[in-house]
Amino acid sequence: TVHVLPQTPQLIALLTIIRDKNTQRGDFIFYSNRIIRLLVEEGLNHLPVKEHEVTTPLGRAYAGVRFEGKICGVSIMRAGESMEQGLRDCCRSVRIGKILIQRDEETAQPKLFYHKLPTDIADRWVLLLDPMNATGGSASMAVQVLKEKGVAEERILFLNLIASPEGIEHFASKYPKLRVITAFIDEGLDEKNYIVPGLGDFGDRHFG
Ligand code: HSX
Ligand code: HSX
Repeated sequence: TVHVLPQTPQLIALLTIIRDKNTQRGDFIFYSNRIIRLLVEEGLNHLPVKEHEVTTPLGRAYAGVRFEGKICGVSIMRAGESMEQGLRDCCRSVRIGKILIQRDEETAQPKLFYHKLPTDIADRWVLLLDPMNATGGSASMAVQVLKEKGVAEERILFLNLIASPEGIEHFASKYPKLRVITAFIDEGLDEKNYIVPGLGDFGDRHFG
């Protein structure tokens, strides 16, 4: 299932800044971090909570809730690493796994180079991090790795800033139980399978 963040004026303003080719690295990082933070908070909203009562300083009971599960962030390198800090800002003791997948510049086919994941990942909720979902090939390969480690599809939330309709469709048909949370669905892909209008190469703009 796909969840698109509420298209608020602030979100669109943030997306406008990071899409602008004249935006320099410092601003790109600052403003994309604000969107990443929204994505993480929305992702956390999809995790189950249990009833939890506390006492306020006024001695009154408050019947609230609390999240009791365990989380692991998994970034698809290199671009996905840019989302790790936003996750840490919300979940201080979160574990982080890494999967290095590179898309062939000619064929757009993803290639898996490396992965390192916490050993207890199958017991955790996994927030898969990659800012761009173009053909969906890279993320789909990452999901395959997670499934081989015993992570159930319904425990994976894929967070990204910009998705193409093709990438979204890829996931909806291949992994119907996996949740995708995205800030924006763009027009489509160009002949080189880049998202348009997009924002260029996220990794290059963020890391240099
Ligand atoms: C949960 O992860 C809640 O938002 C908690 O606040 C957080 C875990 O807490 P910590 O890792 O910052 O100690 O989703
Ligand atoms: C970019 O290409 C992104 O960060 C992703 O890792 C990948 C998206 O392309 P696709 O595999 O969805 O076509 O480096």
